[in-house]
Amino acid sequence: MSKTLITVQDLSCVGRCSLTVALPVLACLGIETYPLPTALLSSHTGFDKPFKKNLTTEMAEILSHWEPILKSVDAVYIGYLAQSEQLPLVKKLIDRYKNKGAKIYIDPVMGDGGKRYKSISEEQCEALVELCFHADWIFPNRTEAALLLNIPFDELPSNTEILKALRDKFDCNVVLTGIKPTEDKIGAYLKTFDSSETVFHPYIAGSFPGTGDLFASVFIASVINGINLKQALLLAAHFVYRCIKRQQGDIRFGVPFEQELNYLITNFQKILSEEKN
Ligand code: PXL
Repeated sequence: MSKTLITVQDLSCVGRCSLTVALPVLACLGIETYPLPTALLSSHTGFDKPFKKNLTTEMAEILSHWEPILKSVDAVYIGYLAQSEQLPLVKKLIDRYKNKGAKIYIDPVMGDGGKRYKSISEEQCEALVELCFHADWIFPNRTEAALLLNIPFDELPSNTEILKALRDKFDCNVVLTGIKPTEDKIGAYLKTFDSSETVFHPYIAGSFPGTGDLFASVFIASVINGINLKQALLLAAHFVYRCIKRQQGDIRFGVPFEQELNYLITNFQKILSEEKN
């Protein structure tokens, strides 16, 4: 039987990110995914003035309809939320499925480059922080770590201290992304209650939309399928790096991950079969 997952994030029609990257990646890695869309946008917010329709009312209707038909899932993956009014609904979803054994993965989409995203209000950030207390895993970048810890970005402690502070505050496993140990490298640090791992690859300058969503999707699918954490981290980071290397033209359209799905499936299957032996 395939593993099942509910993912809560927006549908941005242009600029590969959120649902348009999570759904294909999770499907390639064998996860049966039920999307709970938070908003419909003509593009992500990196393009000027996208059309945006929040789907808060629709989310409540979908959740009610799911109650009798979707009794349990293996995981809930929460990404971009459109309004602070959505937080109580997401909390209800977490309560319902966590009680039945679902693991909760939260990518607290709030900002990057030291700044909160313009489309995310301070109120939304505060509500997201509350939500992270219910997570089994969180995937912040350094900007989001500062917001989660309520520390000014410029006053963040060392990365190892950030990881420990996040793990202790939220009592959960943490992957801190976008770490630059030197000018020419970028990667992620992972900390659980009994292990620490790191992964790095060459740094390619630029801010690539949707790469956080790709990273989280691969990592989550790998962990759900029982792949060990080091391999899951390596697979997610290498896949994202290969996608970025292929990027050409207008960066806002996102990375051409479609061209790397073959690599992803092949390596995922290889790791799975090696772990079985
Ligand atoms: O990839 C994160 C993300 C998701 N959804 C929307 C966004 C962003 C980042 O800017 O704008 C709508």
